[in-house]
Amino acid sequence: MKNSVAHASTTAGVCYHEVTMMTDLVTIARSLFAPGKGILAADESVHTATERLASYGIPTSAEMRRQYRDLFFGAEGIAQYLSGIILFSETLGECGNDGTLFPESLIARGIAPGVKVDLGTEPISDSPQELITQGLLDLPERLVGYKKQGAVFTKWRAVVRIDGDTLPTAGALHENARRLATYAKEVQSAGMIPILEPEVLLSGNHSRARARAVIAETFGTLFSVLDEHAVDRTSLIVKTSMALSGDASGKKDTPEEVAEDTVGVLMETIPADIAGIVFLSGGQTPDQAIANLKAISQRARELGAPWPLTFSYARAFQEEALALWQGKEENVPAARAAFLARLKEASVALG
Ligand code: 5MM
Repeated sequence: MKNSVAHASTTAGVCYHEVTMMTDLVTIARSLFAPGKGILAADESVHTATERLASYGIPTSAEMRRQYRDLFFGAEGIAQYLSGIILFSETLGECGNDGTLFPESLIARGIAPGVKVDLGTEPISDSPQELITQGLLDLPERLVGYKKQGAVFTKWRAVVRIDGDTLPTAGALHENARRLATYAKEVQSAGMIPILEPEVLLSGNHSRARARAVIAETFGTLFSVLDEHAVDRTSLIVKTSMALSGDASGKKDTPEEVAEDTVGVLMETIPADIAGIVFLSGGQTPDQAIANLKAISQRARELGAPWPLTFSYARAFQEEALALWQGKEENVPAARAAFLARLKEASVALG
């Protein structure tokens, strides 16, 4: 990659600057995979956060969203398990209950702040059951602002829906990959790390074999488009679903089955030189998400997988705590204890 960056530039000074920047990015990207640590995804958009709070009867104001973030970021001891937290843009400019800006408080504890930079999804006009991710239009300007606010990494989520052999279509996979590639290039130029998250949804009655095949097609398309756009792989992180039977299939996969198919397909499709792979929980229960992570880590070690792996869960870490919290101050200690217990289990699962 150092060479391809250098070839892209015209003067020695610029080459030196760009190569140095990429090297720094690789170091930062790798630090997110510090032993026993992973990433908390706390980047729910206003829409999703509102749904989550409302489902527990918690008021859905901006102040309650801020308190929801503080519930997790203010928990003592999280730095032992978290290398980074993905924030929603709103949270980057907010303060915790201690009066410190959230990014500042995270950095002080050695936790890297990241930010979700996509602007959500909309149906594709000629395949309305599929979704395309928005947010490229003003991305360069927004990145400058996020960096000033302390973000060192970013995330863009694309959604891949399985329906029998009909979905996903090749066109949807390709257009989402093209946008992921454009996003990754913009983010690297802005001096931050891109996390590329093409989420293969758990919803549906598909088999685990079908999920594996769709993950293969998704990453096959993605890495071919990344190459076409000459995206630097060494400082990018992939966020992926595990290979799981659909939630309406009636099949309960064992952790060993999940690990075999997940590590197998990632080794077939993801180049060795990316900075690392993180897993989303995707609607699994906390127990499933942790048991599957443990089996995946073990299988990856057995097979000598070339990239570091860790977690980047949202729901599997937050849902139990949210249910305990109920938006009430007196429930904060119990909710934080439940959250920390799950972080610790995930950390141990990495082996
Ligand atoms: C798939 O969702 C991501 C991981 O969360 P889970 O572990 O719960 O599956 C998550 O980072 C997601 O992208 C954010 O929560 C943002 O979601 P919205 O729907 O608000 O864009």
